[in-house]
Amino acid sequence: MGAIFSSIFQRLWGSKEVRILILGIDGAGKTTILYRLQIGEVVTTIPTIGFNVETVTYKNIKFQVWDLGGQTSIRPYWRCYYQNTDAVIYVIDSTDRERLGISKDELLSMLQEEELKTAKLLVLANKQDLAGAMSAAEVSEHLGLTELRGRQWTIFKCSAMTGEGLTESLDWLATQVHGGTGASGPAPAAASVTAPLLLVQLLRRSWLRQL
Ligand SMILES: Nc1nc2c(ncn2[C@@H]2O[C@H](COP(=O)(O)OP(=O)(O)OP(=O)(O)O)[C@@H](O)[C@H]2O)c(=O)[nH]1
Ligand SMILES: [Mg+2]
Repeated sequence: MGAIFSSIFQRLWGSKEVRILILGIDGAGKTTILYRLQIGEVVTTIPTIGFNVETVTYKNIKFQVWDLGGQTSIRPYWRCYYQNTDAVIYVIDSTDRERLGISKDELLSMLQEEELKTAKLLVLANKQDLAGAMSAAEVSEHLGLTELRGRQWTIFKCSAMTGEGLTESLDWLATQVHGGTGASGPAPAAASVTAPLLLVQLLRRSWLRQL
């Protein structure tokens, strides 16, 4: 019963927990992005062995963000985290032209996984503060994003150093969570009128069932 109520309240008042994975090959900037999103600061990172997980609250949505290590030997373990994922943030080092092919292969094999069939895809062309960074259009073309079928996706250029592009990214995720309607923030006032009514109906129904 408690689970039913909490799910109803989540729908009515928009408070929702969303599972996000941050993936990408080593050095792309995943951990730097995670902490920039969470504490708004640039932290000193070391290569991630395993994962970091943090909650980022934005527009009344709780994003549970999993940042997985991207080294070659760790990538096979990404799949252990796919279940119930709402969205994948796939991070690219936009200055790393040499390894863009590897990034593409990892992305495409990840997208083929059954457990990620409905997950939204947000690609971040990171490190835009550095000279020679590829544009988002260039990264998109190299990754073949326009050829993706049956997938909600977008790409933003960003910099974990300056913070550029990160708010827009969270906005896109928030919109996707609300069913792509663009609605975000607290639910309309009408919802708070219907909530107690629904509660009374449910209580009455469970009480009648006990008779
Ligand atoms: N200039 C610049 N450097 C960045 C940016 N984002 C990350 N870095 C740097 O890139 C390096 C790698 O960043 P991490 O966040 O540790 O990379 P990661 O993707 O988590 O790497 P793994 O944990 O090994 O998978 C660090 O030295 C960061 O400071 C950025 O936007 N601009
Ligand atoms: Mg890391």
